[in-house]
This record gives sequence, structure tokens and C-alpha cells, in this order.
Amino acid sequence: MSTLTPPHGGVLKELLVSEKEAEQLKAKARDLASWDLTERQIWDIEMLLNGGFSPLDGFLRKADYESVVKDMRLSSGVVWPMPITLDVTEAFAAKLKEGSEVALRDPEGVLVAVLTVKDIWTPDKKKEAQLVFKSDDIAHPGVNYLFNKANPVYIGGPLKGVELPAHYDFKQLRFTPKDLREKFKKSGWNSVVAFQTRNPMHRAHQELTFRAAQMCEANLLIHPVVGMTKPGDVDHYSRIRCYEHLIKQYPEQTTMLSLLPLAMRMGGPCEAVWHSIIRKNYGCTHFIVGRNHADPGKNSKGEPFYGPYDAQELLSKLQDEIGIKMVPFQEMVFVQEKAEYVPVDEVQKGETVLNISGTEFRRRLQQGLDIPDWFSYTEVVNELRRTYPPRHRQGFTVFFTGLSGSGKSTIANALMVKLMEMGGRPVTLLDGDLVRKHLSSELGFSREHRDINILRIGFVAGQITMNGGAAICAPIAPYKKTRAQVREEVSRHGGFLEVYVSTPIETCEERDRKGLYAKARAGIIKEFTGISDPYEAPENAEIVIDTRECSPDEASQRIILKLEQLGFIK
Ligand code: PPS
Repeated sequence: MSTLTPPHGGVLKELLVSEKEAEQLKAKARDLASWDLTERQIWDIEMLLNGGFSPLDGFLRKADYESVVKDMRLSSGVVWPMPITLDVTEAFAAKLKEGSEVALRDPEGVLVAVLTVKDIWTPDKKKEAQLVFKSDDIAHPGVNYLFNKANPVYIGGPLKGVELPAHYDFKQLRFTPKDLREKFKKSGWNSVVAFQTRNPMHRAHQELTFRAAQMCEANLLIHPVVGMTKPGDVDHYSRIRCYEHLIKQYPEQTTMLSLLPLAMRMGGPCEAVWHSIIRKNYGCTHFIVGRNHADPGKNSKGEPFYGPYDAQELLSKLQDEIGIKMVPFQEMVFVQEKAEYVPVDEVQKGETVLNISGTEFRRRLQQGLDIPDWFSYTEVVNELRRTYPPRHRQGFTVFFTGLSGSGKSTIANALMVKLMEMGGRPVTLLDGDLVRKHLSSELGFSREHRDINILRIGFVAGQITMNGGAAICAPIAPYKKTRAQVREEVSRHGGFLEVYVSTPIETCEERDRKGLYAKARAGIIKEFTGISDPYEAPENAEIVIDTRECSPDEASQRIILKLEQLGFIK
């Protein structure tokens, strides 16, 4: 464990032990209670071990937690605005007492650190949300995580770090606080201004960061977050490819790109304070805070959680104490007459301001439309076009639902061959019977088993969609909630079209192609959908088809036209 005071930043508290001690801990850990770190905990522990969260020496203990939540300070009085806590289940906490040691492992079971338990407590999450995020509205991603994802019990205590969590991507861009401090020192970078981002950077960002660096006569660190960001953000792989293009726009030897393994909380002002402490730990002397820093978006009433410049206001009061200089920045806008970017408060009367909102930018990407040069760099736009191809090059899923014998499989088969005839995408049919034979042969028809079956179909369809294919699913899928889960899963990767085959039960029973209805009526088949098990009809299906009125050709044609209307077929 090392405590060093390099020329840049304050005291850095790295929590990794020596190789020898790490070997001893690995041997000892075999007999300790073991906790598999959640995704967010993995990011937090990386920042704890590498010193990015200095002066913390582990997950917060109760007294520090209470003080942080109430006053944005550790109990020692040092400014620290964000509760970094280790949340565990009640069952796991019940195995522990003060003084217990816990082996903290990554999802593959690799030992990352050993925690000595000092406190175990059940937090008042509502109070935590109100005090830290100034809200208990779950539209706030930080609040939502706290209420719906974080475990109910916190354990706190110091850490002995065995090894940093492994990363295999962009290794050449991952630098610890110590690495960066050393790099800055070697390069003679005495003043470094850091720029925090979780979005792709366009010309406005380049202008802003370049001006900021010029203003404070500092070198520039582009320091994007690659841990958890806001749900729905552009994935970090695409973003980093964009930053790698963008970095070429700065004068040589002035700017560096390094990735920050941080799990954001979207805490606005208090997050800005946290970010600035982190940047100080990484050896920076200045930190840019713009409009809506770490903004959680709108609350459930459609209002902003924080004011656009609240973060600047709060940090301006604390910057001296923290020991980093805030560089406040107004939004940069493009002035047509001047053909350049200026801070919004420098726009003169009568000048034309051009802007493309995030929503408009995504619409243009989605439809393959022009994105002007003044807005971004061709290389950056091309990267994003690869990540967000227009709809006609995205994958999609057509998800049929309906009673047994309603005609799902017949229409699904007709649709499959029509799509194959058109070409352009690989087509996969996940028919109810087929899935039960190849994917779910061990399952029956209880509610639990049906849910597992449908979620499996959803997972496979999601993967096919993600990789640009067309998945056609045709299970009964009788339960609304499970169908909604499938929609959510698939929609993350591409298009989702629900087709409700609404043929009434009387017709299905009359047809009774497989003789199952007769068996169900006779009680030979139990839990039969529509007879002895419920079917919850969809209310928002994109298409409703009653096969009494529609041939398989007509039905599949309607689906093709809908896909065309939505832009998936061109
Ligand atoms: S589910 O609820 O979505 O998991 O059902 P699914 O996998 O689509 O069912 C596929 C076929 O199973 C036959 N079958 C039953 N259906 C409903 N209830 C019970 N108890 C049952 N037992 C067997 C039925 O033939 C379903 O096929 P389709 O193509 O819908 O007729």
C-alpha cells in the first residue's frame, strides 16, 4: 500500500498491496466470505484501488456515509460529496460481523480486494436520495439505481487491493492517476485542464476545450467516462473511436486522451464537485464545468432536476478547498455570419445562431441524412454512422403472439419466405414448437416455465437483431409483462414489431388442428392457454390480424408494408 505526494495533485492513496501480500491474500481468501461485485461496484473499486477516489481508503463507513450525505464532507471535514458504499443483500450481511474479512471478486471470480468490515447498516435510502440528489423521483438515474438496483444493506471498511479489475479494450488509453501524474511530469505539463464527457465530441466541444486550454495557458486532458454513464448513451467503443479522430484536431503535444473508469450517478452539482476531486487526483490543475454538468435530464413532471449553472455555482464555492481551479464555460454556438463558434453570451444582436440538437442529430443519423461540416468532423460522423446505421440496415424482430391455432406459425412462415425472397438480411424463425424442441425442451407450461421460454426467445431475438438480422418469433406468449420485457430487450438493439394474431378462441377451437383443444377440454392437457390458463391480449401491438378475415399472403403483406413504413425495408 503506498501513499505518495507527487508534484501534481494532492496525496494519492493507492490501495493495492505488494505482490507478496497479494499472494498471501489470495490464499487466505479461499476461506473468507465471498462477494461478487456488481457492475457498479466493480467501477467503484477500480477507482478506490487506483487512487482516483483519494482520500478514501475503502467503502464508506457509517459515520463517513452519514456525514457525506448530510454535509458533502467526510467525518474528518474533508470535502467528499458522493456516498461510495458497498451494498449487499440481507442474507450476505447476516453472515458478517465487525472485523469479518470479505473477499471481493469480479464476475469471473477473480479476487480484486479484501475488505475488513467495520460497519454494517441499513441505510435510509429515501433520505440519501433527497440529500444527495435533492430528489426521490426515479426518473433520476441515480435515484432509480439507489431504489431499484442497489442492495438494501451497506457494509463499510478499509480495502486491501489485490489487483485492478481487468480491461482488454483500449489498453493504450487507460492510465491510472499515478500514470497520468508521471506522464504530465515527464512532459513538463505543469498546468493541465481536464474535460469530462460521456458523449461523442463534435466541433463545439473541440472549440470549447481548446479555448479553455488557451485561456488558462494549460495543456488539455480529454478524460471521458467509460464506466457507467446515463442509460441510452452512445457505447464507449464508438465514443472512443470518435475521440481518437477528434484528438488530431488539436495542436500536437498539447492534448492527451485518457479513459476514466468511473460509474457516474448523474448527480449534477454534487457530481461536478466529485468529478473535480477525481481530476485533482489524476494530476490536473483545472477542470472545465459547462452547462448542465452530469445532468440527469428531466423529472417525471418534465422539469429539470437542476438549474443549468448550479454545478458551476457550487464548485465555485469549494474549488479552493479542493485545490483545483474550475474553468466555467457557457454553451458554445455556431454563428453563421462569423462562420465560427462563440460562447452563447458573446452572440451579438442580429447574428444567426445555428444549432443541431441531440435529437435532431440522431434523426439525421437514423435516416442517413446530411450532417453539416460546421457541426462535426467527417471522421466522427462516419464512426457514428457505423454505430447507428439507418433503419434499412438495422436488424429487427417481428414478434407474433396469439392463441394456439390462431394462425401465428402460418403467417410467420409466409413472412419468412417473403423476407428471404427480398434478401438483404439473414432471417431466423423462432416458432413456438421449434423453440420448445431445440431451446426449451425441459420446460412445461407453468407460468414460470412459460416466462423462461419467452425470455429465452427474447434474448435470442435480441442477439439476432443486434447483429443486423431479422428474427421472426411465433410463441403464444400469453403474459403482458413478459412480452413487455422482450420488447424492452430487443428494442435496445433495433426494431421491434408486435403482431397480435387475434383469431378468437371459438375459431381456434373449431379448427383444433392438433387436437389439443379437445384434450384440454377433457382435462388431459392441463394449463392450456385460453381454456385453463389465461391469455392477456395485447393493447398496443403494432399490427392486429384476425385470420378469419385475412389470408396468410395478405397478413404477411401487411407486415411487410408496416416494416417499409417504419423504414426497415427500403
Ligand atoms: S408459451 O406460453 O408461449 O410458452 O407457449 P408456446 O411455447 O408458444 O407453446 C407452443 C405449443 O405448445 C403446445 N402446447 C400448449 N400450448 C398452450 N398451453 C398448453 N398447456 C400447451 N401444451 C402444449 C401448443 O401446440 C403450442 O403451439 P401453437 O403453435 O401455439 O399451437
